Amino acid sequence: MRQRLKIAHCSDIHLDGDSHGAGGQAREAFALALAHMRGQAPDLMLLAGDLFDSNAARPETVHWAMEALAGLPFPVVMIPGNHDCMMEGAIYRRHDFTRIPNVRLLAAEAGEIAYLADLGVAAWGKGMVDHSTDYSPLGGCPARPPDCRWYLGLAHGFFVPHGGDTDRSSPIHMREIEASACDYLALGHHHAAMELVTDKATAAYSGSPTDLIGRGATYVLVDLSLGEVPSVAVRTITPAR
Ligand SMILES: [Mn+2]
Repeated sequence: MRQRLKIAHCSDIHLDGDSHGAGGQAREAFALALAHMRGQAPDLMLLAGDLFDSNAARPETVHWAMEALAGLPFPVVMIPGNHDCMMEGAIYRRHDFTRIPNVRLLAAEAGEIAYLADLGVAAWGKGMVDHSTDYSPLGGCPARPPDCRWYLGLAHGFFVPHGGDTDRSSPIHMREIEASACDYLALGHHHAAMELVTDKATAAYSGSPTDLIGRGATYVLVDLSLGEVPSVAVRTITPAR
């Protein structure tokens, strides 16, 4: 097992979304983002939800995405978001992402852990079914498994800072982030990137690589090293106009 782990983290691609015309623009932007991430030679990629804009995404788009992920030279761990949640008839029920050799989809409603033994990684996430106020994206994240070097988590939902309150669906509270046993939490839902690094937390919203809100089209690059302060860097692919 290695002393360092380099993670590329993205989310909220929204393939086939109305806001991107016929979906072609999101596709091009995601292909560009994947090229950028490949250029960083990460050990793995975390995709924190909303790869698709809706569960009605066209089969042709889903096949394109499956091939794009399959073509990456590193493992991908991913969760559904609210736009591609695990409702009946969901994309991830119609299309078998588990047959992509380098992809691990964490879609169990109660949560599940993928082990990438070569990297010493355990990655936890769950498959959102209902995007509601009762749903807790980080709820039930288990204690750190004993047999991993790096414990990573993925979650998709609305950020609630300290002292804040919300009636929004799928809340993720800063206190939960700070209480997490994970070495890094890859978050999705907000299309503007947000670093959440304190003495207790190593987390970020990656922002969207297909939406120019905030700092532009972004992803996050994380470097974890044993005994060193982790590095969490938002990378801009295309700057905001
Ligand atoms: Mn979302």
